[in-house]
This record gives sequence, C-alpha cells and structure tokens, in this order.
Amino acid sequence: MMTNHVGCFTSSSEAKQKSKEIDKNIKKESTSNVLKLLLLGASDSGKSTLFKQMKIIQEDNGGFTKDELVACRGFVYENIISQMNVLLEEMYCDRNKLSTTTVSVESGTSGINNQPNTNDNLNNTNNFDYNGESSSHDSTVNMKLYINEQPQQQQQHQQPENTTDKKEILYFQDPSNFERAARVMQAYQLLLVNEFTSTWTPIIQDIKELWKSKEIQYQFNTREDGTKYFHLHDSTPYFLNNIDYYLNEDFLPTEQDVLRIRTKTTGVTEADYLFRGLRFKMVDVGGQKSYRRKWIHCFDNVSAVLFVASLNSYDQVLEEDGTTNRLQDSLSLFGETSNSTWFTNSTIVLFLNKSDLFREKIKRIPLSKYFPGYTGPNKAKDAATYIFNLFNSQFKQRRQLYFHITCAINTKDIKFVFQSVVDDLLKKSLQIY
Ligand SMILES: Nc1nc2c(ncn2[C@@H]2O[C@H](COP(=O)(O)OP(=O)(O)OP(=O)(O)O)[C@@H](O)[C@H]2O)c(=O)[nH]1
Ligand SMILES: [Mg+2]
Repeated sequence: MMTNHVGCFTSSSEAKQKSKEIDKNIKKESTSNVLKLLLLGASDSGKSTLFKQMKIIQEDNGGFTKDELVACRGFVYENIISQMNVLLEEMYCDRNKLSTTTVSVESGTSGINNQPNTNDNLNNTNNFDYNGESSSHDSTVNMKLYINEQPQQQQQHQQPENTTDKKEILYFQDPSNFERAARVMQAYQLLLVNEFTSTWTPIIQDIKELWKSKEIQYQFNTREDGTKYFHLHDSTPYFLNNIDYYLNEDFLPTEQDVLRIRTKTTGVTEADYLFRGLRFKMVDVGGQKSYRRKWIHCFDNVSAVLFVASLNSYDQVLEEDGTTNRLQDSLSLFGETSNSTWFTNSTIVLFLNKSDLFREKIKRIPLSKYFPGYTGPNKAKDAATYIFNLFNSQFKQRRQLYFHITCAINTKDIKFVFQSVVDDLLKKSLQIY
C-alpha cells in the first residue's frame, strides 16, 4: 500500500552516515545564509498549502496566532457558499440539458416573464437583510426566478422520454429548498461584489439543509461521471460535512480549516522560516497560466525548486481554458521549468501531491482512460510510479531528481518530507565541499 510519503528513489543511508560530522560545519556556514525554496507548479496543486505547513512546522513561533485564525473565518464562509453555488448551478445546467425549451440564466427574460407568481417568489426568497441591494443585481434576480421554477411548469416543455428519473432528481422535493437555493445564489452574487453584509449563520443553515438533500448529493456524487465537467474545490466535502462547526459565526478556525481553505494565489508571497536550525526563505507563486509570467522574477539564487503536481488531476481540465488536461499541463510545465538554465545549480524536488485523493479516485476512475499508455492495475502505487516516470522523462538534467509523494494537508507527513528535503540539500552541500 502506498504511504503518504514514499520518499526518494535514491538511497540516502550512505550519505546520511558520512554527513553527520560534517553537518555541523555546514550548519555553521548555512545559518549565515538563507536557503531559498521556490514553490512552483500548476494552479490548485497545493503550493500554498505547503507554504502554510512551513509556517506551522517552523521552529520560530510555529503555527498561527489567534488573530490569524480569526482572519480566516471569512475565507471558510466564502468557500462554503461558493461551492454550494457551484452545485446549484450544475443542477440548473442539467435541467437545461433535459429541457428542449431552455431558460437561460443569463438572459432569463423569456422564461421569467412566463412565470405567473414572479413577485411572490421574489418576496419569499427575501427573508434576508441584503441591504436592499438585491434588485441591483439582475443576474441574481434572474437566478432566483429560475430556481423557483417548479417541475409542474417545466412539464409544459417537451421532455425526452427516458429522462423522467433524472428529472425527478433535478428538482428539489422539499419546496423550502428552492428558497434556500435562491438565498445561497444571491449571497454568492453579493460576495462577488463585496456586498454581502448579512450575518453568516442563516445562510450556513440553508447550506446545511441543501447539502443533506438527495438532489444536491446527486450532483456531488455524479461530478466525475464523465458526462460533464465542473470543478469543485477538493475541500468541499470537508467543509460541508463539518458544517455544524461553522454555524456559530464566532467559531475559531482550526489549523486544518486553514490548510483546507482554497484561495487562488495571484502574486508572489515570501516568508522566512527557521527549520532544523537553518534559515529558509520560502517563495509561493500563483500557478494559473496568467500568473506564470511573474515566476521569472523569483528565479535568482534558488537553493531548491519544490515543484508541486497534483496526482489527483489526471482526469481534470484546467480552469483557465476548460480543455487542457491538468496532469498533461503539469508535465509540460515541469519540463520547461526543471530544465531551465536558471536552476542549473538548484536542487529539484518533485512533490506528487494529493495522494489521499488519488488513492480514492484511482479505484473509481482508471488512469488509462486519460493516459492510454498506462496498462497497469488501478492501484495507487503502480499508477503513481507510472506518473513519476512521466515526470522523470521530462527531466533532462544529468543529475538527481528528488521526489516525494505527499498529502499536503497532513502536517505530520509534511514535516517528515521537509526534513528529508533539508537532508538532501545538506548532502548536496557536502558534495560541493
Ligand atoms: N485532500 C487534499 N487537499 C489538498 C492537498 N493539497 C492541497 N489540497 C487542497 O487543494 C486546494 C488547493 O491548494 P492550494 O495550496 O491553494 O493550491 P495552489 O497550488 O497554491 O494553487 P494556486 O494558488 O492557484 O497556484 C486547497 O483547498 C487545499 O486545501 C492534499 O494533499 N490533499
Ligand atoms: Mg496558491
């Protein structure tokens, strides 16, 4: 069975022995210098999560202060609301596909004007104090009306015969859920424009009820069935399954909450850490295509490139273009960066991340479906080895490629992995001395 940190292919025991004595000298040298670790990799691969882990495991006041934790509350709420919104939108998309006469969420008007009880529906959904702003967001209003469309009204449209069962699951059986859905979608629209000023508890209560519904569970469980593409944050089930904890808006986010939050990095973030008696500067960058242009500004004096790739992404496409396979993109990105002359003297460490999700996914979705070259069993260890070999074949340098299989949300494992990375850096210094 695959562990969370399989470690390097290279044997380390020999170098470990001879390094002990000389380590002291190196440490003396190194404490005067700062070792720069640069996190690179595609978006959503886990770079910022590793960056946060370094903050937790560092030896200089490691962890988050209470103020820092409290500051994360809003992100937790934003994640929960935005992800329920994704599930709801997908539900309406599915409905559109079923209906030969579709009602567009964007244009909305033709369907909306046909609704006999439009104003009632609107009023029903306005239990919240939205500072009277809701009417200024047309798309929100349209969505609300669309949500309140009842199955009976849809039956006027011509339906494909074999879709009855599916249609059932695309409309909430509990009528209160239509209203909850409308409130969630409106809250999301307000969050987008920084105008959500209500208290969090009622909307989180709505989401709690929606998450329990079989209609939303259906959307969640069919998200990877190959007939549609929509990307939910990997932490969505974590937050939604623990939703009771967030009902009280004075809740204190845990370290695990902080690690699970998803926010896209858009700039360059740096922090200095003390770890194993050595000073490190860790640099985190945004992995989306449009942010990769900024990377070159961080390429100077890099001791180690920590290239992060998500094992779990083999069946996913880039958010940026909706078509490129994420793992394929990660492989070419690794080829471009790891062979760059900027890093001739840097150690290259590959983190094959999200091993926890990969281990589960590989049982359900064969790697061969997306990478036909793979003919092995649907087992995590074999499939991960194949993926490692794909990365290794991109690496054209005549030196060692270090790699670790990681689960970035697991602090204990990441501490172990970082210790091993530092060992490798020290060993490399030994060879230079
Ligand atoms: N289950 C699980 N979730 C992970 C793992 N690593 C990261 N995540 C989650 O995946 C999401 C994306 O991680 P980030 O660290 O934000 O990704 P990133 O590479 O910094 O993405 P960009 O900033 O867009 O470049 C977060 O919600 C993390 O909590 C992992 O190993 N397992
Ligand atoms: Mg990031």
